[in-house]
Formats: sequence, C-alpha cells, structure tokens
Amino acid sequence: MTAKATFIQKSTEWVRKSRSVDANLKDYFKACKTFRWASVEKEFSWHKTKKVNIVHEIVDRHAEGARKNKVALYFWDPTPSGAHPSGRDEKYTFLDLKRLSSRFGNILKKYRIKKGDRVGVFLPRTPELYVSILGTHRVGAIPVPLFEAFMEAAIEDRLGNSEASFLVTTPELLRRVPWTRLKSLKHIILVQGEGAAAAPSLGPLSYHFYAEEMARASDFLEPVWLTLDDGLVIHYTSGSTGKSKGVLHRQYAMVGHYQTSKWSLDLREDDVYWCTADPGWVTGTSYGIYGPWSLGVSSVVLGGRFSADRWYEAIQKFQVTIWYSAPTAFRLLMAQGKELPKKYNLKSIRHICSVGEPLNPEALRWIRSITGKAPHETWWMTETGMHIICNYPSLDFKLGATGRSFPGTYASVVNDEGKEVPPNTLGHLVVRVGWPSMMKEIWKNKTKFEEYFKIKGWYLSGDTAYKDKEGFIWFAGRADDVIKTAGERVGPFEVESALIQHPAVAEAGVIGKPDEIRGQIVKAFVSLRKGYGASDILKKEISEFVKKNLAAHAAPREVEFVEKVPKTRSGKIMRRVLRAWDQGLPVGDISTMEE
Ligand code: 6R9
Repeated sequence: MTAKATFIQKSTEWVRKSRSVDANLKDYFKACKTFRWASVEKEFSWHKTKKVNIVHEIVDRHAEGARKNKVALYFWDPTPSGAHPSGRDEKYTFLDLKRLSSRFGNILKKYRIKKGDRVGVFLPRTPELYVSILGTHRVGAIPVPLFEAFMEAAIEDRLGNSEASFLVTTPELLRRVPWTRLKSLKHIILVQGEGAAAAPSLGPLSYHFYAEEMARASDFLEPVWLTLDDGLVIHYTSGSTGKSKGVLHRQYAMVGHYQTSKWSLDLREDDVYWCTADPGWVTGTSYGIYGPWSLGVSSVVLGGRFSADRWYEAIQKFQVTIWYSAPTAFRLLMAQGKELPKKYNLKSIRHICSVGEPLNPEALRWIRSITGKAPHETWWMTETGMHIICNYPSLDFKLGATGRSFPGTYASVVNDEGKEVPPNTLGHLVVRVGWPSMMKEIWKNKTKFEEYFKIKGWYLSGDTAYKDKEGFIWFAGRADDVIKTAGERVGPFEVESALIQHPAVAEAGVIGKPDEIRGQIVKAFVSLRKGYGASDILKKEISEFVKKNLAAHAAPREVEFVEKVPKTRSGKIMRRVLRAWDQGLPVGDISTMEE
C-alpha cells in the first residue's frame, strides 16, 4: 500500500485539558487496563431478570422508576404546516413514551407483526418516528429506518431486501414507495401530514391512519421478551460495489451504546443532549435513541431543514449541554459567519462530539471560538454500531487526530498481510473482533459479511490510517471508492446504476471530489449516447434524474461529459483515473485499461 496525499495535515498542536476537568471517564489509561465489558452488563435489568428487550431498558424501566416524569424527548419544529400551523414544540416524558410505544406496539400486534419481522419506518424527523421505532421494539420486530430524502429506487432496494411486511410513512412520502413491486409489504400506517385528506388507492394493501389507530389502542403492552442475540435494527449502508447492504445489529449492542455514551459523549443525569443526526443514519439510533435513553438522559430532536439560526436557537432554547454533530454541519455554521452566533447564548454547552468524516482543524477552532469547547472526534461505522476511536473529555489530544481506541476495544493499522505496521506508516484501519455492538450479519448476504473479516482476528474497516508515536490514530481516507458527502455514505455503483437509466447516458463513472463544506461531493463522468449533445441543461437534467430516482444527497453536484469512461479490460470502471482527471494529475499506470 502506498501513502496517498490526504487533506488532513499532521499537526503538533494540542488541545489541552485542565487537570480539574470533571468527566465520567477520569483515567483513560487505567480504564484501558482494567475495564471489562461484563461489568457493564450489570447496569441492565436483564442481567437479573433474564428478560431482554431494548425498549424496557431505554423506556420502561425509567417510566417505572424515579425518571417517570423526566422529559425524555424535547421536540421542536417551528416550521408551520397544515396540521401544525404554528409549528410544533412538544415534550414527552419516559412515561409518555412508554404509553405511546405501547399503543404503537398494539397496532403492530393487531396486524400480526411478530418477533423478527421487519418494519419500515419512512418518516420525517418527528415524535411519531421515535414512537414507531420504540413500538416496533416492543413487539420484538426489527425497525428499518429510512431517510426522508430517499426516492423510489432507494426505497425499493431497502424494503425489498429486508422484506418488510409493515411500513409507517406519510401520505406525501408514500408517493415514493413503489408498493406494487414490494411483494412482502402487507400493511401501511399513514401518519397524517399535509394532503392526507385523499385516501390513497393501494390495491391489495391494507392501510390505516396513525392518529385513529393510536386513539383506539391500549396504553399497555408488555414487551416481547427476546434473547441478547435477537435482532435490534437494520441500517442500510453503501459499499463500493453493488447495492446497499443491510447491517443487522443485535440486542446486546445496547451494552456498547450505554458505555460509549457514558465515557465518550460524557452523558450524565442532568444533561440536555442534542444529537443532530436522523435515525435513518446509525448515529441517529445508536446515539439518538439507544445510548442516551439507556442512561435516562433528556434528548432534543429538531425537525425541519437545516438552518444556522435555528440550530443556535435550539442550543439556547433547550440549554443544550452535550452536542453531537458532524463536520459538515460545523462547516455550514462556519460559512454563516461570526455575527450570527453572537445573537445567542451558547454557554450551556459542556461537551461537543463530532462524527461521520474527519473534522478539519479550522472547523474545530471555529466551533471552539463560538462555544468555548472543542469538538471531540468519534470514529465508528454503521457496522461497528458504536464508537471505536475517540478523543475523550479528560484527555489531551492532538488537533486533527482521530483519537485512541475506546477502553475494551483495540483499533490498529495493518498491512496487506494483516501485520501491524510501525508508527507513521499508512495501512488498513482494523479493529480486533469482539466488541459488544459489532454487527450480527449483513442481511441475506453472508459473502459480504465475511469480506469484513478476511484478515483473521480483525474487522477490516475499509479506511486507511496511521498511528503516531504517541498512539493516536489518524484517519487518512477510504481504501475503497465509497464517497462520504456531508457525512453520508454513498456508493458510486448505486449512483452509476441510476445514471445509466437516463436515456442520454451511455456510461457513467462516479467519484468523490474534495469539497470545502461537504468533505466530498459526488462527481459523475458521463459518456453520451449517439444523438445526444453535451449541454449545461443536460447536466442539470441528469443530476435531477438521480435526485428523483435515488436520493437528493446521492445526486451528482458535478457532471462532466467524456468521450469514454475509462475501464479495465475486465470492464471495471477505473475510478483512480477519473480522480486523476478531476484533479488534473497524471493518470499513472494504465496498462490494464481497455483500448
Ligand atoms: C458513524 C458513521 C463510516 C465511515 C468510516 C469513515 C467515516 C466516520 C469518522 C470518519 C474520519 C471520523 N468516518 N467517523 N472519518 N473521522 N471521526 O459515520 O457511519 O455512515 O457507516 O460511515 O465514515 O470513513 O468508515 P457510516
């Protein structure tokens, strides 16, 4: 493996912590020696009762104890809508969530959804989304959360592959659900939004309205008791080849969510925590639902679109103490300038974490300048289910470094033969197998699952990295062609497949192009079919086409027309050549390229 240039600069600047800093994890190095995951199991009711269901651990046990009337969820969406002309500003206690998720569970039960069945949750970020996920857990079924931005092809892939038999959505989003092609789908619950008046015609499918069904359902439903190995959630995520993969987690993952939320997010009883991620992304479940609520912490959820004003206002309004967000969001806030944050009081913040892509030192410094706190990196993946490499509140760190292995895990850097490499050598970022939140399987794809473990004893992340002499791991890039745009994983193959469905496109090759705000943007190289002429209008049309058919975030922000898409003799698109073209660099060895 050869060292590649990356946009992370090796720095020697430190973020120093004062000795008096109060943190849940006081002595990182001691914890690395003494900490055992088994000790965390005692924090859960199932340790004594042997009755397992995550909804009991994150909702019911609080609702039945001292946290009964504590606010679990603060929901705010000031955007006016048909059903909510003055927006929404709501609070839900743990007891409320127990009752509501029991009602939803009773609806699922009525329609014979049972343990292990998959329930698609395709909703905007609203309290109903959280209630649906919790209710799904209550009956032991497996939620498949889907981003609101997904279009037909993405929905078809995910609901088709997971064979979901039940779907919760809104009348508006339903228009993008190709239900005639989803043979397993039996029932749809419509959460009324705007334009719900017209009852849709859904052929043989049964559909029902959320509000009506919830009003009729009982407030009580004992969770279906499971084993620690039973399914928890499926998150679809992109790889470099083929369709998206369904990453299935197990109930036992809660052990990892709990401890990382405690030590890395530093969550405490009186915190007000804001995770800005949508549950369509693993961050929005592991750390938007499971982790914080396993600790009984109050969470803020903000609905609607991104707006810098509203984000600052949310921090002030809820007196947010712990903020978990992503570099793209920090950069977007940064782009809005210094004057805006001065209008708000951001002093409540005690700790900030960042995830999804490398945090540039400028973004870190900027967030520190407006809040007084430096964002701390957390590196992990849909597949790891929980934080693996982090910077910790009580530990000094080097600006730009990804961090150190979470106590009880061991991340390292190896060469192609699986041998750990000396300091400052680039290699594959790997994790020693056996942490609590590791995925259980790739849904219906054993081969893909096994690919992660082809180096014996290690989980192969697909990232490249190096470790420095002090033991910090530095993320360098992806070893494969996966694109991270605004923190979201996009597989080039999925975008290429969408592109070639456009009548003008003969061939397409897709890469991630470095971008100041988004980290990377999706760039497509396209060759046209005979009879089509290159034009800016066509570029726009092609990009819109992907937006409409796949998802907005996957649509190419840049389209470049080429005579021919470079391919190997065996027909593989040479993205390396595309990247060189894009950067105006020499293309290197192209001896395997087709004539
Ligand atoms: C949680 C999540 C995983 C990929 C991962 C890596 C990138 C995540 C990062 C980071 C640098 C960090 N990534 N955190 N890169 N620094 N702190 O992001 O899951 O969407 O599956 O993506 O994201 O490339 O391999 P997921």
